[in-house]
Amino acid sequence: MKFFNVAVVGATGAVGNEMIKILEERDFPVAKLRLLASERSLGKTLEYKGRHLPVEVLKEDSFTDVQIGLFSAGGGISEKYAPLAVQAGCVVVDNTSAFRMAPDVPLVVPEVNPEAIAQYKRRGIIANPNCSTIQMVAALKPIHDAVRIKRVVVSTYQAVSGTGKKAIEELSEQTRALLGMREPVVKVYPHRIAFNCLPQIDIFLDNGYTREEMKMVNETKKIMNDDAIAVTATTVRVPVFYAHSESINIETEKKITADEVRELLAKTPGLKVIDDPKNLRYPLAIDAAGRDETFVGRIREDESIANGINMWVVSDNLRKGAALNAVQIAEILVRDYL
Ligand code: 25A
Ligand code: L14
Repeated sequence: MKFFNVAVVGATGAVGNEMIKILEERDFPVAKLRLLASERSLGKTLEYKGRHLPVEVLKEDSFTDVQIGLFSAGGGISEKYAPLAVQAGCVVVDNTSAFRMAPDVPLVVPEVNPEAIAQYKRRGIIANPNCSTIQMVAALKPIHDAVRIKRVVVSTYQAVSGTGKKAIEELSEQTRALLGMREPVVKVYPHRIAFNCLPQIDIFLDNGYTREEMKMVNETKKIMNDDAIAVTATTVRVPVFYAHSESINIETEKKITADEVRELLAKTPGLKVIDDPKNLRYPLAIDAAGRDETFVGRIREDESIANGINMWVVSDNLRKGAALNAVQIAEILVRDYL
């Protein structure tokens, strides 16, 4: 078996932490693990397989003798350092939005379009999609293959961990403040997130949608390799720590019943159907947190149109939505290409 030197860029962040855990859990063939972050993290150590590894400052020459780079330190960092890493001989799996829509960079969800990974040779970079997009396309793909999806209307209920550690702290602190009759401090989001819902994720664009909403539209077409799928999204931040939930409505070309959808999704790897309303069983963020599967429930026919389905899809945004998906891509890379 071959082993690889792996670098995690943004190792001290919410996603980076999860990447280190998942490399260990899945026993990825790591020869040497290099943990990179900004000067702020200098002096920190992180645990991997029982050993405390030092965090190093990301530099231009950080990638000599590294074969795989897992990046999650923001788009600007990836734009600058991913090409340098590639020049040094590294293949980059990038979690940020920097390269997702570049035509010569594959955008991959292993259960949906693993064949696209072969395209990594063009620039040495594979992009990991946006977390809300990953769990949605995971649930849509089998249905699309069966009856062709014409249109998707999605509303998201997104956890604060997507924003990183500062936001996790902000939700805790605001909650504590409000319960203790103190004034909550608002820093990370434009408004209070505790006991509230914010219909804004990322910045607003000229068309009145947020960037997160347009990521869901554009990335879905690229991953499903079908520009004809119409997607419209409303993305909402809710006071939940881990796991994004989504209400998804689809219109299909051919008729499919709720039972057929349940059966189809139940046999799809990576998905788990929890759909037992009689016993009040459906996917919940608190149950999905820390898990690898994408959970689907509340599957029912949309009675307002001829061929429509509604469903509720929940997944851990730091795992399948980011770190797990990236490590799964790297697993296929080492198995089939390196
Ligand atoms: O641009 P994008 O694509 O939109 O991505 C923006 C952010 O989204 C997260 C990730 O945040 C990223 O920074 N993210 C990316 N992809 C994601 C996905 N698929 C995703 N979230 C969910 N799903 P994060 O908090 O997870 O990670 C930040 C990491 O990046 C490191 N980093 C930042 N600047 C860097 C850098 N590394 C190298 N060079 C730079 N210039 C960062 O390391 C962290 O590991 P750090 O050393 O800067 O941070 C250590 C601690 O400091 C806190 N902190 C962060 N910023 C500040 C800060 N403290 C004070 N002031 C700050 N300005 C962090 O909380 C961290 O714990
Ligand atoms: O595009 O929930 O990967 O804040 C990941 C985190 C977008 C925002 C991305 C969130 C970001 C998202």
